[in-house]
Amino acid sequence: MAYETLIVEIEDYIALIKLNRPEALNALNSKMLGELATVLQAADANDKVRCIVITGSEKAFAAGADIKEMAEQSFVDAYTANLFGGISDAILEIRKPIIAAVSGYALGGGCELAMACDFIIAADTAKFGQPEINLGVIAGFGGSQRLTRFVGKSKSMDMHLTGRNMDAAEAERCGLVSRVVPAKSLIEEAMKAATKITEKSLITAMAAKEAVNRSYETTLREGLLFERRLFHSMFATEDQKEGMAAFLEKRTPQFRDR
Ligand code: CO8
Repeated sequence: MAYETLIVEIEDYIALIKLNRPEALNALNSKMLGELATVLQAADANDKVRCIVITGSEKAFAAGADIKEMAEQSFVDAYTANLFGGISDAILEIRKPIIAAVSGYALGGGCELAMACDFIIAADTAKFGQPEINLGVIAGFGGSQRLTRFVGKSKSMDMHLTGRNMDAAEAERCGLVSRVVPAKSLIEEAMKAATKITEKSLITAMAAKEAVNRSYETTLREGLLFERRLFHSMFATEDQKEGMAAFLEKRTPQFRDR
């Protein structure tokens, strides 16, 4: 299927979604956010997809929500339409792993989109920021909540209150991104990581994602119990038998997602 604002390729069990509004540094307009939610839902339901990668261009992952589209909105417009509620909820429902491969600007909604993915691989050119305060608004797609959990209160406040950007080295140092790679090999490295994930049992990868995400939602004690029960349930899968047998027989496991 062709999209107006995205380029989507599915190959070797990886859905590579490229944000594609180069004329606006991939500013997230309603068309793009609608298409993104549709593509993510389709990828989650597609047996030919075991991992999703979202990326942008070399210059910009995404420079935020589309300011031209937002400029004339009233409170009533934003509230009635539940502005950005659609993508915010949609991405939470995706059960397959999602990697954000970020080069260049990831600002405002762009930073928030990257943080809503399961982990971020950054090019050494990446710049993260929540500059909404310069526009007379605040983050609206998780920035104040997710950035604070990633980097702690002090740095999150600094980012939200001064509107400054953080470069890739700082983002790695403070745990916002999982790794930094040279810009020219960003997609290659993201696809390598995605390929590693596609080689696992999908049911186990989904359970791992669910367990990690639960740590954001609950107390430590409840989270530990949730993890342990999920861990117990893994013993009902054929892939647990296969994974452990393969280790003992010194061979590569053949997972069947069962
Ligand atoms: N919205 C609309 N258009 C944009 C945006 C944007 N966020 N960012 C860049 N563009 C456009 C520019 O207007 C310009 O278009 P034109 O050529 O027609 O004038 C084109 O992209 C190229 O941009 P620049 O000429 O500005 O490029 P520079 O290299 O000089 O600067 C910057 C790059 C620093 C990234 C600069 O473009 C910039 O500051 N952009 C705005 C960044 C920003 O403030 N982002 C936050 C937006 S608000 C937001 O994200 C709210 C989040 C709420 C939830 C979001 C859910 C998805």
